[in-house]
Amino acid sequence: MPQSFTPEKNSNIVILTGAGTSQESGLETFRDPDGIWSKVRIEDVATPEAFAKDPDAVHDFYNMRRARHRVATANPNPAHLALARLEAQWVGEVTVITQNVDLLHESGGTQNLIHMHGVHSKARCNHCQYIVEWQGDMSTADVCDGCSCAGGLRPHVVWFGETPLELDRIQGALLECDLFLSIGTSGNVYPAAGFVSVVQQVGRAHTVELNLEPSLGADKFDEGRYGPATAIVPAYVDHLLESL
Ligand code: BJW
Ligand code: ZN
Repeated sequence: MPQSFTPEKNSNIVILTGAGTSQESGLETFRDPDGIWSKVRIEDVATPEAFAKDPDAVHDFYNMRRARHRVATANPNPAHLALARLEAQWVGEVTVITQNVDLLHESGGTQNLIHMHGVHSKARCNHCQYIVEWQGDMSTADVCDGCSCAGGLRPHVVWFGETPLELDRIQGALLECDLFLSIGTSGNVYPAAGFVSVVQQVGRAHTVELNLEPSLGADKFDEGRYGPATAIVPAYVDHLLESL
């Protein structure tokens, strides 16, 4: 492990995670060569327009994903576990902002967690915005408990063109951040890909990318550590906790 920046004990750490964090728990990433977007088109499954045009096709795609995620949720990997250990032992505040719709951070023990792109395990009604836990398949025949209508329920995830969740809470964490980590994300999707620039504009945070390989925005970070998340994340957490 190379020598590197060591934050003050009571500093605030903000961690952005992406699909690469869950890859070794058996979930596909989006933009790797065999990733999800190599098999289906974003325009067909991950926009509000796609759902309006062909809700059955969108439900089929998410029913398949939800089933896989249910299995994987029992299987947090050493990267998820290391981030929970960091939160439990660090003196300052640790905030995990995940783009992932799986529940692997929760099952690994992370508590201060923001799901900015939603979760697979909930449905939301397009008619009345009612949100409900959802485990099995979803279809246009399902009736919403909030408004008693069928046809409005959709996965509680953020599609392209929709506003990510909890942006005020995210902005607050970024402005107070002393160490910013970006883990397992390709840096393709905004606003998440711009968080590193936000903390750099504030000017107080050290920024580190931890990824399989340098991402699209790797040159924006002060430091980069590259390899599988299950190896580099626990090692980096050990490095931080050794400074206590
Ligand atoms: C490993 C590993 C291992 C692999 N270990 N590493 C033009 C310019 C700028 C922006 C825009 C633009 N045109 C449109 C936009 C906005 C648009 C956008 O960003 N488009 C770009 C494509 C250009 N963004 C939006 O529409 C967002 N909303 C928005 O902007 O609202 C406006 C607004 C903003 C701010 C304030 C107010 C209003 C919404 C984006 C929604 C994204 N939704 C998805 C689907 C979620 C549901 C689902 O799961 O189906 O979210 S798309 C998909 O991408 C998913 C992910 O969360 C997201 C990011 O992907 P991620 O996590 O980075 O995965 P990959 O696969 O890309 O990368 C994995 C990385 O891991 C790779 O680097 C690997 O190397 C690495 N890796 N194995 C470590 N073992
Ligand atoms: Zn409803």
